Amino acid sequence: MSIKLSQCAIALGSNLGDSFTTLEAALKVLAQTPGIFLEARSHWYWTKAVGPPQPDYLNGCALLTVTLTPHALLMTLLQTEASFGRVRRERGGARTLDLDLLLFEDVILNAPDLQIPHPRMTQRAFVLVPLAEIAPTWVEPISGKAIAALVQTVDCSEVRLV
Ligand code: PH2
Ligand code: MG
Ligand code: MG
Repeated sequence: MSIKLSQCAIALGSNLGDSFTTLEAALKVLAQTPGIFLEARSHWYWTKAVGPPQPDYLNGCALLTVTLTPHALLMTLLQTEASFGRVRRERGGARTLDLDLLLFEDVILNAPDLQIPHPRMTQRAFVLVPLAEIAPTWVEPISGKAIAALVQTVDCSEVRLV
């Protein structure tokens, strides 16, 4: 029996505490997690918060190869968030660490606790700009458009390279 490897893309964000240190440490934790291989990472960007008023975010994206199922990867991402002191308060509010599963192969999944692709990724410059650095030709399976094309459809004026 062979082990199935899946390519996936995640978004990382932080706007509480020492965001740079948190995001770098989170990438290290993920890279050291059994079943997860870190293939590529974007630069970090300062981005204006979308949603309730709150501090600017530091955002970036990474490409992973995993031996995990989408749900097992989600559980690992949520556990990693919790291990960095994430407390869930208001929806869309400030957080020490946010790890979002964006894409998993060309899977379309609508489970109660997990939607893939991430339902808001095609509208979010803070996701598309870093993702376009590392996965420009990946086709988002709902829109059928490549990340490089999607990033041209959003306002990127409030996404600044660190
Ligand atoms: N995440 C949110 C809500 N708003 N805004 C920016 N700029 N970056 C984020 O990562 C972000 C946000 C909820 O996950
Ligand atoms: Mg998020
Ligand atoms: Mg999240």
